[in-house]
Amino acid sequence: MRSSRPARGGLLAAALLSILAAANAGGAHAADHMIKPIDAGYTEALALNGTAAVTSDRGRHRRIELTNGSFKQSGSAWSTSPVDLNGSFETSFRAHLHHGRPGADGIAFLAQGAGPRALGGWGGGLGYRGIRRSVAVEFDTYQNTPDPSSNHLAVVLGGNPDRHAAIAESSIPLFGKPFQARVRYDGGAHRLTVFVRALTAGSAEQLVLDQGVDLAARTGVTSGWVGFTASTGDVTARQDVYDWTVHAPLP
Ligand SMILES: [Ca+2]
Repeated sequence: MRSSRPARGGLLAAALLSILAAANAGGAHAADHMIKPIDAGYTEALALNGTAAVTSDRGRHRRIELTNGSFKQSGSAWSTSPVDLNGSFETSFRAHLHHGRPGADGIAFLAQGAGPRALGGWGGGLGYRGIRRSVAVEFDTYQNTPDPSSNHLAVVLGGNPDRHAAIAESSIPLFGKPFQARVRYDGGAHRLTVFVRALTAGSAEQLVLDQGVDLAARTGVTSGWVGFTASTGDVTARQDVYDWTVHAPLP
């Protein structure tokens, strides 16, 4: 496994990504910024750790490749632009978890206070095990002992994937076909909601998780990092995230 290489990843990502300072004509979201990695020419930076890399799919789509299909991998990718975790934000992304039969272990979206080098354990650790100052939303494709199935979502606190604060079967297959996810955090109500949608014609978005959690309290920071982790173990997969956006107040 490669060692952590955030500096190189950050430089690479800086060339690809950027902040769109929202010059919103209506003014209602003038304080928001959008982090739009890839595809649009913006220059926000990503911190990449472990096996995470930015790749292109036959020259078309640029993706954050969190794991590349080898054994016992873990990777993480964080926006180097922090997000106000006392405020509300919304993020959406598409993911494609593939190249296994069926494949493991899945990915997670995190808000965390450990910093842009944060990287957790492989296998059932989903790349976030051990990142204690974190709240994870996992998209888990492999049934470990504490898991209800090989196709579930969960909210996990404290970097411990063996304990789920909230858990739900996914309404769509997480493995094999690309899907879209949307995570909303209401900083006033301390409420996290997670939606998924299959990327097939006519598919409707479905609410999967709705959980009370205080992100600032759980991460120990008011301005934290958001991004993704993923892992493989003795079973593997390629696990890609693309079209990632974050709408958040500037810290
Ligand atoms: Ca699992």
